[in-house]
Amino acid sequence: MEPALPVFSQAEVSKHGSLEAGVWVTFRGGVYDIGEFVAMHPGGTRSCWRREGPWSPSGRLCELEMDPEDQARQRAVEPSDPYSGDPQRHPVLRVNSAKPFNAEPPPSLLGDSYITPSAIFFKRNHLPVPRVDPASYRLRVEGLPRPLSLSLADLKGRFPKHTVTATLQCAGNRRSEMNAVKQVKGLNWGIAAIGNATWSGALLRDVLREGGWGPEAAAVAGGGARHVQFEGLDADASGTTYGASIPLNKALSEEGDVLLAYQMNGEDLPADHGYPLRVVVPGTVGARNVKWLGKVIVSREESASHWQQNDYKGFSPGTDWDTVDFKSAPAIQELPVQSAITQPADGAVLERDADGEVTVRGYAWSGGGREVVRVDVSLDGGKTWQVARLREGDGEGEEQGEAPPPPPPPGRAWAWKLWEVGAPLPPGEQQVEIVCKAVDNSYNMQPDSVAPIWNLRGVLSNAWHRVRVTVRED
Ligand SMILES: Nc1nc2c(c(=O)[nH]1)N[C@H]1C(S)=C(S)[C@@H](COP(=O)(O)O)O[C@H]1N2
Ligand SMILES: [Mo]
Repeated sequence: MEPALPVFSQAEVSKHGSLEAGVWVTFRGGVYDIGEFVAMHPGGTRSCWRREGPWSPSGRLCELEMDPEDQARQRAVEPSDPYSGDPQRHPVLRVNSAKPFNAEPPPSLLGDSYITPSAIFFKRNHLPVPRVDPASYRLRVEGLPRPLSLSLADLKGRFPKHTVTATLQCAGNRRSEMNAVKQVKGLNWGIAAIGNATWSGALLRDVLREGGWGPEAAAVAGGGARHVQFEGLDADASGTTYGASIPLNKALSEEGDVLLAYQMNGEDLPADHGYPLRVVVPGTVGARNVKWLGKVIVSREESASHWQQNDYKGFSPGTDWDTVDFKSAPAIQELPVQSAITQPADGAVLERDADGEVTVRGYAWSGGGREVVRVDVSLDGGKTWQVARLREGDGEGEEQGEAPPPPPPPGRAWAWKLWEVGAPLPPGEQQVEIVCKAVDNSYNMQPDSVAPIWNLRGVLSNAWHRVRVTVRED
């Protein structure tokens, strides 16, 4: 079994090495600093890795461990700071905002593994991370003939455990490209406010049925219930909690796969990702995947929260903050087709490989369970194109110690596809603009440029992704 270790050219090593904390790679769900290992093998690392393995004494590869003393020290400072209880985070993350904590991984790491390790999965918090005692925790379910109050043991014991591999993407992923066109309001996300994980928990559908949802209940509710609201346990100083809602039909659908998830990547949810329980709404914008879930309410109305009503909506490029009417646009639910290049990085200096080619890698995904069926890549700014190889299911997953995922059932393609292409280039040093665009099974395609889809909140940024690199002779 061969680990999926990227091959570093010298140029790339110095690029990766410029990260403050070493040279990071993902391997079988872990995130490792191989800085010393790379320094000892300047010719590139793949063959050495193959020969010596990831834990060789000479490689001295070690997984990052949080120093418990550091952690305690961090908690001891400023007890009045509402963020003092926030968990420790991985140093490789690029922090967009410290309080509340918002961060994304370096793109090359993201593109390394089909399943994004939880430690580097983007974190998007609007408020301090709440500390929830799992023993006294109860999920309240309202708006049903039989309101429920469920402990964690109830959720794990009374409902079948369901596992889904699903990609989660923030509405603001790639916002920085909109900012480059014209200033928007919001965190300046790069291309990595997206990740793919396995989520396990009870189906929301099963829980709603336990509460008596059914045709007769629909009548009891006056036939008017249309939405399911979610309330988080994270609150601001005034006690306002995070909240959002989704359409009831998505929650009830046998094919919707909406989860009340207590596990991420086979372990308890990490604190940043909603411990002990979060909603996972596959195919739907990150904002509706409410973390630290306290309450579920079946209702006639959408959530009244700020984030459902006055945020996470799309507008015309011609709409500005003086003219915007948030009531005029629907809340974002399913996201449009998306793709981006995770390797090489914008501005990188590259060398051709032994075949005279340059390797380009990235991710592609679409909302609503629509499957990505093709990714086109151009090395000349979009004049000529070639089709990338979709890495899903071809054994690439096995390199990560995972079984290759089976093809998704129609309409339930919740997970992204990683893709790769080796592109030949004519000799000589040159500047190259690499472009990618994805196509989903409804033949939706990404728009070619940012300006026509620019919007004041910088959401839904899904234009062709472009990186500019310099290709050098050896
Ligand atoms: N309770 C709560 N749920 C939340 C949020 C939050 O701040 N509080 N942020 C939302 C947003 S905008 C996104 S993109 C996702 C991010 O999930 P992650 O941090 O697990 O990546 O969580 C969503 N759920
Ligand atoms: Mo988000």
